[in-house]
Amino acid sequence: MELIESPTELRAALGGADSVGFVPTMGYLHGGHAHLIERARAENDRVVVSIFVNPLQFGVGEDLSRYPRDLDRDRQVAGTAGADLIFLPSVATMYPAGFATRVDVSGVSDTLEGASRSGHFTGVATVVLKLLNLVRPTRAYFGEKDWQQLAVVRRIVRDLDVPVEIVGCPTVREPSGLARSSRNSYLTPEQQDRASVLFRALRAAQGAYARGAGRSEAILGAAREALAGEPAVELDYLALVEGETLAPLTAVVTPHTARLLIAARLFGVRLIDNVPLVPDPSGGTA
Ligand code: PAJ
Repeated sequence: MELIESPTELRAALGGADSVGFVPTMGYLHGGHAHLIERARAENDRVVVSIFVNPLQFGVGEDLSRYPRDLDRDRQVAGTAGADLIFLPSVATMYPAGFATRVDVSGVSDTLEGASRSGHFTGVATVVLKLLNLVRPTRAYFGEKDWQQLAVVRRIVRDLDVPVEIVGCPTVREPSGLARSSRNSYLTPEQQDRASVLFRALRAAQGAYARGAGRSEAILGAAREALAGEPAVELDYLALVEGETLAPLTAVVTPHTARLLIAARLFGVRLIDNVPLVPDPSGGTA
C-alpha cells in the first residue's frame, strides 16, 4: 500500500488512469469506510483513500487532539478493501501560511449538525472541495451515515460544477444496529450496545410510519418513547426532514425523500444516525 504525502506525487501516481475512485476519510478506518473503498474498487480503475484529520471542521472543545489514529491498521484495512494508495497530506500542505479561503454552503449547512457545531460544515466543505481538486477523481464516495454532510457535498458539486460523480453509500452497522463510527472506539462494548438505542428509536419511528402515522409529531413521538428507556441518552436533535434540502417536515407527503435524523450524547460521546422513511421499514434501514 503506497503512502503519498505530496500532491505532486499524487498527480504523478494517478496519471494515465482511466477512472479514479476517491474515498475521503479522517482515518481510524472501520467497516463503514471499507464498504466505501470496496465500492470504489468495483467501479474504478484506480482507488485513492485520503486520511486527513481536518482541524478546520472541529470546533472548540471538540475531539481534534484525541481523535483516534492508527496508520498501520488503516493501511491494512484500506489495502484489504482494494485501495491502490493512501493520500496522507500534512496540515501544512493542506493549509499553508496565508490560507484564507472558506467554502460556505448556506441553507443545507445551517440546521441540525450545522446549528449544533458552529463552523463544522464550512470546514468540511472547504477540505472536501480542496481534496477533490487535488485528487481529481471520476467518482467520490461518501457514507449516508453522515447524511447532512452528503447533502452539503452534493450541493457544492452542483453549485460549483465540480466535475465528479458523488456516490452515496448505505450505513454500515454493528450487529446491534449501532452505526459504525471511529468515535465508537471511545465507548466500551457494553456502552456501544446501549448506544444502539439510537437506531432502535429510528426503527420505532419507521414502524409508526409504516403503520399509518403520517404527521411528524406521531412519528417522532414513537422514537422519543424508545429513547426514554435509556437514561444515558442526552438528546441533541431528532428531526424529520426533506432529505435533500434538510428542510423540516410537519408530515410525510412524499415517502422516499423524507429522512429521520438523530444526534445524541451518550457516555460523553456525541453520536449521529439517520434512516429513510419508507412504507416497509424492513426494506429500507440504510
Ligand atoms: P470520516 O468520519 O472518517 O468518514 C469518512 C467517510 O466514511 C464519510 O463519507 C462517512 O460518511 C463514511 N462513513 C463513516 N461511517 C460510516 C458507516 N458506518 N457506514 C457507511 N459510511 C460511513 O466524514 C468524514 O470523515 C470527514 O468529514 C471528511 C468527509 C473526510 C472530510 O474531512
